[in-house]
Amino acid sequence: MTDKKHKPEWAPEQHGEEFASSVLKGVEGGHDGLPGAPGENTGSAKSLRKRRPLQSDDYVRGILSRDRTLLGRAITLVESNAPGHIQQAQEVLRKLLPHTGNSVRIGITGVPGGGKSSLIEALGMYLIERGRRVAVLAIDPSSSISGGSILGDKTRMEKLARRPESFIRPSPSGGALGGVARKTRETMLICEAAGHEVILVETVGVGQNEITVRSMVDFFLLLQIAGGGDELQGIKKGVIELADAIAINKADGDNQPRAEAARQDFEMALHYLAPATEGWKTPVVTCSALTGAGIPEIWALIEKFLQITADNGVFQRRRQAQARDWMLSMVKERLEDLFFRHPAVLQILEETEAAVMSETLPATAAAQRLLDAFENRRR
Ligand SMILES: Nc1nc2c(ncn2[C@@H]2O[C@H](COP(=O)(O)OP(=O)(O)OP(=O)(O)O)[C@@H](O)[C@H]2O)c(=O)[nH]1
Ligand SMILES: [Mg+2]
Repeated sequence: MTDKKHKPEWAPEQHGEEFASSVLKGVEGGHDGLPGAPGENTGSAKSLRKRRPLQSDDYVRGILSRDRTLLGRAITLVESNAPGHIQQAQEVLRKLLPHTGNSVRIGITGVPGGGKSSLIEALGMYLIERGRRVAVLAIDPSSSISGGSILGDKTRMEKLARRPESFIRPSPSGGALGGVARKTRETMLICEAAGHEVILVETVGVGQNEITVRSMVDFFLLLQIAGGGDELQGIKKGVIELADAIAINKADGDNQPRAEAARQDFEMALHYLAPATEGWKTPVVTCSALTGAGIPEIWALIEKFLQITADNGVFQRRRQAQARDWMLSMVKERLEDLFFRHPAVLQILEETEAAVMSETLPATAAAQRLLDAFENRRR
């Protein structure tokens, strides 16, 4: 064996065929378990884990035994867009599936800087002190561009990040919300298999983020802060309707009376809206991630919610519907992708668009023309 058979230092941890010049053809998987290059392998489990490509069972065993390194690598695998990795990730997920689902999935949204990460740190520490294991994930497609909020989150969750009972993963980088959402859902399953009983998903309240997070969690918490004037201004009514609880954060120091006033405003507004979850009245509370005030109360109301929704079957039904909807949305996404990449469609797309815009072809007929091009060529 020569050094050439091994992953070079500069290669990403989960590389694909693009590094084939350094990997002998057919090596992937087949050489699993062989020692590293002469003189390199110290024989320790750690060095083996680092050097060789992992089999799906290695991932599964590692995750189930709560090995943090393998947990991180499995998530990297799930986040990879290389076809080989997608396939292996699915194999790992299939094997993990019986060990998933035994968690509470909580989504937290709110205005930028409202204190979501600080609240997650406070709530996470509170839960760890009570013997729970916590995973923190983030959905923020925009952060992959700025990178700013990842840094922010890490410093905001310093205490939590140091605890072995917690696992924090920033938003997967790159791509549209759909891709980020898939990766986060699958990361959630992996964390569950690794024994994390509470999954906290942070998202900043912009665009479609909230709807996406709502579709993957059991409980959705909207974090607000007391503003200068009308508290309800600028908040989309739709987001309030998604929430299972509203918490007015930063209710500390001089800000306390204003937070309480905001709480009452939200409570009033909720009178006129349908609750997000059948059989549950959306509460509005105040809290401070800084002092910890109100954090135990937030957890208590989440527990009450879980009890009620377990008893009336809403919890189970929501999870089932979420899994089905997720599957269907992936089918739709893939079909759309196939359609807009299809050569026969591409060939006439521009002229068909122009014909519709200049009103020489009705939109319905134009759509039919494109669909015919797609279907005929596929037969
Ligand atoms: N006084 C006070 N400040 C707080 C509280 N919670 C958070 N902050 C501060 O508010 C700022 C933003 O907090 P973050 O936790 O990063 O807020 P975030 O909502 O996660 O922010 P983004 O992820 O950037 O949208 C920080 O300076 C915090 O220290 C609180 O309860 N009281
Ligand atoms: Mg944050």
